[in-house]
Amino acid sequence: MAKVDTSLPAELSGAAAQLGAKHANEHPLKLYGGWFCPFVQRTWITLVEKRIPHQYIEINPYRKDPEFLAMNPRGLVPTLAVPVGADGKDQRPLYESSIVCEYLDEAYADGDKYGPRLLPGGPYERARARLWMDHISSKIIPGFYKLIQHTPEKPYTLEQAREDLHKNIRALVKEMDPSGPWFLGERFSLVDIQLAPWAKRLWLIDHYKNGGTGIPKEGGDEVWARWRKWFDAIVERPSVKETWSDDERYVLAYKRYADDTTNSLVGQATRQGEKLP
Ligand SMILES: N[C@@H](CCC(=O)N[C@@H](CS)C(=O)NCC(=O)O)C(=O)O
Repeated sequence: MAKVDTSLPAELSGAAAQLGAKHANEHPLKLYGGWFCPFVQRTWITLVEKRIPHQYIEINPYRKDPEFLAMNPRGLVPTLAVPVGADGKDQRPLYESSIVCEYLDEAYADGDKYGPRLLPGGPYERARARLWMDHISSKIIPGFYKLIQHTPEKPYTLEQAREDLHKNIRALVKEMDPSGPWFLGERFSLVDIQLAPWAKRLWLIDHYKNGGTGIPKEGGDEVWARWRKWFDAIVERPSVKETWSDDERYVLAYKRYADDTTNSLVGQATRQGEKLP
């Protein structure tokens, strides 16, 4: 069996530790997560934005404990335990971050009790939001890993990986409401949440790779200016900051990606040029 990444710090830190402490009590809606995981952060941001009562449980998904695999045979976090039945005492599992986020938005739709809906109401606008959520997951995120996992032995250059990431980010930005700050303008949505965790991790590419992301920090054309408006807003969004552990923990966690020695399923898929799990 491939050597697994089980040596990471086992607990939340920083702002995320404070949030986790507020959600440590037993609750029928449970999020099983890992502090380092951007897919988990998507789900946690959604819970915070919607003000949904829940319990956060930190686990290490690389261990593949039998109880965890019984809930999620894919062995990935986030995994959600969802209360079912009248008394909510029984639970059923749900997984895949995009699906979990949409579920939470629908299941906790009452605007008097929970935060606002995170997808537009009209069928066309909702489908268009999903189209760009898919673009983020199928194009931008694989590009993030391709760049951070670049090593001199790769069949592509660092510059090619950077250009690929730029092209796919720019395609998204051109679809953003021009006034902003969010993808849909004034309205924060699942499209913003879909990319937020990787936007928050872009500095790790600057930290580890020669020339960094290459995204202009100032100047450039109007597309990059619109990107910065979104980026500056997303990294300051309270739900994004509250679900973030200490910076140095991520430096530690992403070293295995930067050296391309990680055995995470995401890392392996990137190495083999396959679709992400
Ligand atoms: N497609 C999944 C991906 C989740 C994922 O890859 N999670 C990682 C942690 S960031 C994981 O659990 N990895 C366990 C492993 O690679 O064995 C989702 O969107 O939820």
